[in-house]
Amino acid sequence: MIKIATIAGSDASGGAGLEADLKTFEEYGLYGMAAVTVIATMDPDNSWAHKVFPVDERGLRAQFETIFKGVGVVAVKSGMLGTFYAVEIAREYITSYKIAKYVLDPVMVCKGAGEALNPELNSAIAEKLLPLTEVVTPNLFEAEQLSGLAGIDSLEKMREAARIIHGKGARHVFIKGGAKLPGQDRALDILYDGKDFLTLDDELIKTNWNHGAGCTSSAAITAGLARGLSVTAAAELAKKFITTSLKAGFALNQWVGPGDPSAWRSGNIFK
Ligand code: PXL
Repeated sequence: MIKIATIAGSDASGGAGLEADLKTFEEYGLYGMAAVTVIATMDPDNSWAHKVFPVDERGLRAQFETIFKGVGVVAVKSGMLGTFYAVEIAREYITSYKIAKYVLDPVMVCKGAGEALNPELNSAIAEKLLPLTEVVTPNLFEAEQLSGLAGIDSLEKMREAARIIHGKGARHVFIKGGAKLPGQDRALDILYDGKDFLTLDDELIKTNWNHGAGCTSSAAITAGLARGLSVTAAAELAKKFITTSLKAGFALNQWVGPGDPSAWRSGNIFK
């Protein structure tokens, strides 16, 4: 069994965070593990407002020992890190255990959790983790923060941001334009390897039930790498996987709904 891990927050509602990652790993036939960085909760009595409860440093380090030393992994993804010590511990273990297949999803904020935005933490993530990264998977907002470019609203600006982010050390930059790129009737993402740009183009799924889409797509890229795919093949398959998952999005309540990572079993991602 191929072993893979996510370093991420738990989304108690199950659609994003490590729950989305583990569901995705399962669909790729992998053995998934998780180091929980923070616990994210949503308040049904207060418009689904998010709260974040960090796991303490000892508890976090003990999980890394279990996963990296006790079991071993071929690929690792990180999502919401939440604290400076989580960034530092992630850097330490990815470096000492020489994890080449490391995917950084630079989660900076989740919908409804403006208070989670922390510029200093984002700078620490960029400085300490980007140089270890095989693929970084920002959405447009995160690409603006990582590159310092404001108003990324076209493929050309996405490419410019990708060049800057590549210059900060990530070996591949995958920017998710998805449904957010203005004036497009397709969902467009780009992949940059420092030399060439690939545009990934798929059906635009117009849905409100897209919670966890970013987590799922970066988990799918990591899972593809764990399976031995090239970065390009992993990104292309992840794109099909997320499109299929979003087509099957569903409501959890009046506020939120996730995609369905298992949807390919009836929809078939390989088509
Ligand atoms: O979708 C971003 C995200 C990532 N990780 C956790 C989250 C969320 C959004 O809710 O809760 C743990």
